[in-house]
Amino acid sequence: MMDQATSLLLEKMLQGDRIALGKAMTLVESDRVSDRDSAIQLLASCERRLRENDPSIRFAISGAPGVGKSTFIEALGLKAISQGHKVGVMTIDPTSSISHGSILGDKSRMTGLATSSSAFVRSSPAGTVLGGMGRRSHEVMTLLAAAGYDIIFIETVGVGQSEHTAWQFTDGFILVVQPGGGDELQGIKRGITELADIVIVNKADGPLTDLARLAKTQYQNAMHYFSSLRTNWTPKTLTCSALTGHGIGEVLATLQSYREAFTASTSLLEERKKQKAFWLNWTLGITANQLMINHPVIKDRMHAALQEIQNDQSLVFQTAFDIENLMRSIIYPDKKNAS
Ligand SMILES: Nc1nc2c(ncn2[C@@H]2O[C@H](COP(=O)(O)OP(=O)(O)OP(=O)(O)O)[C@@H](O)[C@H]2O)c(=O)[nH]1
Ligand SMILES: [Mg+2]
Repeated sequence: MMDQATSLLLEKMLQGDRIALGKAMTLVESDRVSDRDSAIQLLASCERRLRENDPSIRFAISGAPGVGKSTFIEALGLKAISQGHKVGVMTIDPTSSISHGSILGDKSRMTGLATSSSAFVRSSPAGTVLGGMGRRSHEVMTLLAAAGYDIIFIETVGVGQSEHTAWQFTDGFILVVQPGGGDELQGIKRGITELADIVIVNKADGPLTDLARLAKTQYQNAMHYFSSLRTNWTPKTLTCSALTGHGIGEVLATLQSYREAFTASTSLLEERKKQKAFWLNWTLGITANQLMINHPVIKDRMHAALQEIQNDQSLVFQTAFDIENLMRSIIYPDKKNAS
């Protein structure tokens, strides 16, 4: 049974109360044991609702630092709102260590959305980013969807595995690039363009206009070599200027046709099942790791092992093997040689 405070919070959140939605997010992001019960009840209720009716489509917005992801989300989001949509945005807090401060003032680039009653912008707190995704991004997305936000954007940190993780969590993957400097095909080199359902060449304005057109052609050519990862959709490349708004209408129309193709080819329910399965593996992997690494016996042994490495006394393969066995003996205290 849900306690009274939580059920009141849920009720308000579902009625569109933004303060309640913010509180609900803080609750599901909290690691405090006393908060987890209420958080899980809240999420369970949202999950049940979404199984009946999920209004949301969820896009990952990826791209190198400074290409204009936040500005693009602002322009696109405001356009979507003008057509009657409710837009949810998730970003990573600028002080997050993983971005090395490369994400500058996301919210200040989204002032229109931040002050719109049809948008909700949420920054994942620093230190909760793992593998480029917020630890509780899936939870926050679930709240946004249940609260009726029908277009959800996640701005990812362009590092390593994060794009692949983001891809698994979302319905569509938008890669933002900028023209010029020979960096056009950066995403291709990094193996990220394969993931893109839509490539946006941003900053197609002023002196960059021609270069943007060139970059678009290069991306279109390069993408011929990739087979689409999603059924019923051929990846599209578009140019736009997030700053002037030029081309943003066309981008939104493309998102809408993507949504149609996506829901026609696969049932949303099936997609959500895949995403849940992926998430379960991901989240439990993190939990298992934390539980083990923070176990006092392992912690002490690790501390000693690191010291041994420093003192050049270590036989590191032997050490790893010993610690693995120690972990096994913690999990299976009664068994010898459990594997
Ligand atoms: N000329 C031009 N500048 C742009 C455009 N979009 C963004 N910018 C500028 O590019 C810079 C970076 O924009 P952001 O939106 O913060 O880029 P971002 O990709 O979110 O950056 P990080 O989050 O730090 O990775 C800012 O100075 C923007 O004003 C555009 O369409 N044209
Ligand atoms: Mg940004």
